[in-house]
Amino acid sequence: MKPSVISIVLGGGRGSRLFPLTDKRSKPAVPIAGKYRLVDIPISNCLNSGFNRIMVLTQFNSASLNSHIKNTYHFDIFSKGFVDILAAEQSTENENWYQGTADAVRQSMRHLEKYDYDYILILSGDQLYQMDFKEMIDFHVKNGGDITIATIPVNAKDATGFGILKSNEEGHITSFIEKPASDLLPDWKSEVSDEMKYQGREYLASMGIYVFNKKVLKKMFQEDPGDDFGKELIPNAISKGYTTLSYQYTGYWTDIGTIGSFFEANMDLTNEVPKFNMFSSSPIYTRARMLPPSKINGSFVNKAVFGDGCIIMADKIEHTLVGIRTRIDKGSTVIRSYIMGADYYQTIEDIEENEKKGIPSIGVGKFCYIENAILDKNCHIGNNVRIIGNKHLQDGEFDTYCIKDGVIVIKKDAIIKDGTII
Ligand code: ADQ
Ligand code: ADP
Repeated sequence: MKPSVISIVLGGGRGSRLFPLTDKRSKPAVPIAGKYRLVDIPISNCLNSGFNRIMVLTQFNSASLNSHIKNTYHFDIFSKGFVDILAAEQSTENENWYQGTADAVRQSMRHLEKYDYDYILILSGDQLYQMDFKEMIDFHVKNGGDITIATIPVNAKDATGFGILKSNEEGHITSFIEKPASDLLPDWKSEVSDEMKYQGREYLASMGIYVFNKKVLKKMFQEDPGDDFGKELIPNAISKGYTTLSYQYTGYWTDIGTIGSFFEANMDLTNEVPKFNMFSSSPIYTRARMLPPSKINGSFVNKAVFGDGCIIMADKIEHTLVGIRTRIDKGSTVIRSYIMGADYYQTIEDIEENEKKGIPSIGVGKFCYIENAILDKNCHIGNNVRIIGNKHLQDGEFDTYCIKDGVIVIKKDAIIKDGTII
């Protein structure tokens, strides 16, 4: 019999680590890979695993998230299924916004009362991976878990950024520590395969993907006032003796919660054989936009990925993701960058009107050089503009752009005038 599951996607707290991409939209709506949004990744994994009842929890609701979900995930296609957004709300019982991951789920439980389900699958909203959750739930049921955590071996450098755990021979987790300091690490090594050992990946990290039995989770929420799964509820559940299992995952999985990791994950998609396979038989769902094909004239293009509806006349585009409706004019070069594209095409009147005011058109103008940059949607980049990020630059925030992790992020709708050098 098919397990009865409701999935919850943790759509994000303040989203400050992905700022300025989260300045005007909620985190789940941040564009990724030229045509998708972050939230499409966990939702597609759920749908491809056969689970079609999904709640997206977000700290604030943005117009773009709403319209994306509404226009992408239709009830009539996924019979009896739903993808609902639950934004943090004040209620008579609780006047606070979500205080952490567990609090977000706790506050949402009452919205799940009307559904019949046995298991809750909790997912992060900022990770890039393809995973069959049906296999994980089957593992959980077969091994009699109260809680199952998806885990992956990581190296010492990464281990300090994750929940790290140890398990016994039966795969039962015996101890868990959230983001251990590096001097504590030697105590947290696990027995891993020779291949993992060779790669230096000797620590078992939580992927922040949890399966709970409904009754167990409800009981835990009554017993434990903690706001966070990693810091409080999970370690407490283990010490209280709940059967907590480690489900080891071996495929590609990466966190994309910071500008640096978001940028690198996107850049990897431009490699000849990316680690994340967009061309697999399990589709990544997103909004069907009915855009024309992309048109490229006279450009040298290497290791580039194009969304639909682009008009490209650039000189050279290399190691670059070019998002939907992007326009790049003659003589320009773009290297190692992610251009998110545009939400709409400008009309001739609009362009002429802007010209009079000295505002460049949406897209990249003539003779620009762009490297190590993210251009958020609808940027107006003039002619002869140079935008060059590099890892020695200091983080900073300016009017039209930010520098984070060596990447220059041009803000959504920014106007960058002719001849600007960043
Ligand atoms: P982090 O990713 O650092 O560690 P956290 O910042 O709590 O944990 O975020 C987990 C997910 O929940 C993210 O998708 C985030 O956007 C979302 N989220 C956070 N606060 C939220 C809120 N108030 N409302 C809604 N969504 C919220 C976690 C675990 C670690 C594990 C890593 C794996 O705590 O143990 O190793 O995930 O990435
Ligand atoms: P996407 O394809 O990125 O999902 P849409 O094509 O729906 O997005 O456009 C995204 C947003 O841009 C919508 O909120 C839409 O209302 C807005 N938009 C569309 N056309 C214009 C325009 N001419 N000027 C300003 N905003 C626009």
